Amino acid sequence: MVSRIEIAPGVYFWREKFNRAAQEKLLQDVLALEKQAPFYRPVMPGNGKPFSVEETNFGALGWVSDKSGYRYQPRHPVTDKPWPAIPPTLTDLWNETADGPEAECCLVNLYRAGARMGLHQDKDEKALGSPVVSVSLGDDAIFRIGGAARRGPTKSLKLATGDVVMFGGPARLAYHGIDRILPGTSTLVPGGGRLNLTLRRVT
Ligand code: MD3
Ligand code: FE
Repeated sequence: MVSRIEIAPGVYFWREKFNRAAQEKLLQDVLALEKQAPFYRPVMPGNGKPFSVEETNFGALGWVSDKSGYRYQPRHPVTDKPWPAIPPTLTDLWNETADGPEAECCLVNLYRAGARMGLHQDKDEKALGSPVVSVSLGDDAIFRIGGAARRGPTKSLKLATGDVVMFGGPARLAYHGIDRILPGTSTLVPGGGRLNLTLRRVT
């Protein structure tokens, strides 16, 4: 709590909350769980256009996207197996940073070179009173955040490996996205790129 800074109303930032050793440990946790719940490439509702990011989930509920829409579901869309549990490092992070009920979902986004995420709101959760807590691992990313309306001013922030950001209260419905990643800025992720882990309460 002591070292966090509020960079906008409801946006709390911890620079390198995880040091290199902790990043490596968390990465190993993610890569081990990825064997049970492999990354897959979601497609856009309606037009079926593939995402440039690959995704998987940990926890009771996983966020998925396919031609029929966005939703949370208890099983992996390709393997049909339940998502693995959220690793303790991340439940500890949630319990330390977010007040309220336990996290139900850890969405894992994998950005290889060239991947991005367009400006969007996260509003598929019923628990909009709970914050979202995000951990970045690997290459730097240019993150963009605006307000609760699609139009209007936005701010850019570089997210680096080990950084943690929490979005709650007035920021929970802010539009946000990843403009690009900066390839080669970290040696953490095998094969290069960036992992983002977002913890959420869904129900
Ligand atoms: C602000 N992920 O998975 S993390 C997402 O880096 C997502 O992969 C990005 O946006 C990434 O939905 C950004 C930061 C983030 C996550 C959730 C938010 C910012 C947010 C929810 C509300 C407001
Ligand atoms: Fe988002």
